[in-house]
Amino acid sequence: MALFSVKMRSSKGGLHISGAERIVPEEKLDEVVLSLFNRARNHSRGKPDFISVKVEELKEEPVYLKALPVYEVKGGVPIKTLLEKLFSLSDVPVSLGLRFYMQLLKGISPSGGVMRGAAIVEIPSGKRLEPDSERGVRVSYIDITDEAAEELKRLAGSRYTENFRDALTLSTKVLNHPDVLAELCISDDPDYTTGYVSVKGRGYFRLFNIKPAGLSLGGRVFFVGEGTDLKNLVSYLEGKPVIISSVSTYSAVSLEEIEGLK
Ligand code: PML
Repeated sequence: MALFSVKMRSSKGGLHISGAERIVPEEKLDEVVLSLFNRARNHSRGKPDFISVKVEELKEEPVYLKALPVYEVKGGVPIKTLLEKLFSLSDVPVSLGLRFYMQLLKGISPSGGVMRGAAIVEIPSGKRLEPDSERGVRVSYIDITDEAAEELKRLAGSRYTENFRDALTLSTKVLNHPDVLAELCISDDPDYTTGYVSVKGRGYFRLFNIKPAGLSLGGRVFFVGEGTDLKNLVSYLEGKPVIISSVSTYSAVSLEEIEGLK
């Protein structure tokens, strides 16, 4: 059965307001096109003066993946302590991980702002690999099935948000690439202060209060191993269709319990 990618983006005065995408069969096209169009028109960041909705038939079969297991950490652990713990579980040196955390908060693009896409950082050198550091690498052709999204909603309960669902979908695709070791994400939405670190072989760790409220800076960093085939990685992230078809777990863990997670 043919599948279609539907992508929406909106802006005002050239400034990005919102974006979203789906992968759906032909019979759902009308409904999904309309729902993304309405989502663009009613966004908390304002009324756009430009909306694009693009529909395109997929040229290749999607890969179906199970979402990463999700953890949130119990108690008011300071963010720096949490990041140190999570980076120490990963192949990312703690000092390098913290350095990029600070850079995201200060504005990671060469001009000191947010990048539309992600930075790609080589481990252990810390070298930036993304071809265009103003734009970054955009992860595209991703979706989650309605059934998996419903199950995620049930598991996360009051902690569920659409941002969380979309971020888990994206991060599951990213971490599925063999060269990606970890991801750090801080939303650039000034009202959304939950971010995450995903660690290869462990899961997706939600971090509440990762940044001060009101800050419009943030972004994503993908940490990759030495000798990464950049062309292959960028082509996978930007072009390979991935659908999350099932979810794993959603648990609250203590700082000490993180250590024992496999
Ligand atoms: C974004 O705005 O794109 C990032 C959203 C991060 C969601 C983190 C979470 O709630 O788990």
